[in-house]
Amino acid sequence: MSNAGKTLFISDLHLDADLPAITQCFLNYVGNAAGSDALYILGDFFEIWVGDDDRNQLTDTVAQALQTLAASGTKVYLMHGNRDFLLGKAYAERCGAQLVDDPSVIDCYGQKLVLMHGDSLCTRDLEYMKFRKMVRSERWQSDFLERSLVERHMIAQQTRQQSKEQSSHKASDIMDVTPQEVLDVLHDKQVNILVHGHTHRPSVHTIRLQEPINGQNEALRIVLGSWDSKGWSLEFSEQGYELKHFPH
Ligand SMILES: [Mn+2]
Repeated sequence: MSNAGKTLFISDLHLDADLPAITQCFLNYVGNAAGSDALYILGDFFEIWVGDDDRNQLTDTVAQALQTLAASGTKVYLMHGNRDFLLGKAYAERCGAQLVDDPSVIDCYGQKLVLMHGDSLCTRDLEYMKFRKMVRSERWQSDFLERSLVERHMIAQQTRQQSKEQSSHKASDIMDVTPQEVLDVLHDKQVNILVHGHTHRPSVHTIRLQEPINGQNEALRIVLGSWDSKGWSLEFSEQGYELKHFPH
């Protein structure tokens, strides 16, 4: 099937050297993406990212695959997630990709979309919002990146462990997006479609709007899936969209 006139969105692959089946699934996906207009990777592409200088076989293989896709004419975009927010320009360049802001508004075949990772929408998780603010500060990031790779990996492991423990005590609605936050983003950007990942709850939600946006009383929130048990991809074209999943 031809990919001409298609734009693809994925997120939450959580690529990890210890989970080669997911990496292989991604490499196959990238091979099949040839000919598409664009590929957007909306965060948590890697399970962990301690700096672009942490080169290894996984990050090299992935960069090579994306570089090949980009060289064939598909535009490749990377957005930060809460795991890989330290992924920098150097690595993006190795992928032939461009880093994009969270949120970003794009025009997709005449339809405006707002793209996000999704963690910033989960405002009821006050503990996480505090942590996010800290680690997204320039000061924290430069302090962290000055440490040795060994130290950075140690800190990342500890943080991951703490976050797992805390998450297990949190109510499930706290870990989901705040509905009012979604409305605020849609109204602020004047867009009727939001695409995000992060929550690992793939779905298409129709939202009734109290105040119309672009003359419409409805908006869509399309949630991408995590690749832990299968792959997920959103495909957009002039004909519409489809949220697909496929086995590893
Ligand atoms: Mn996430």
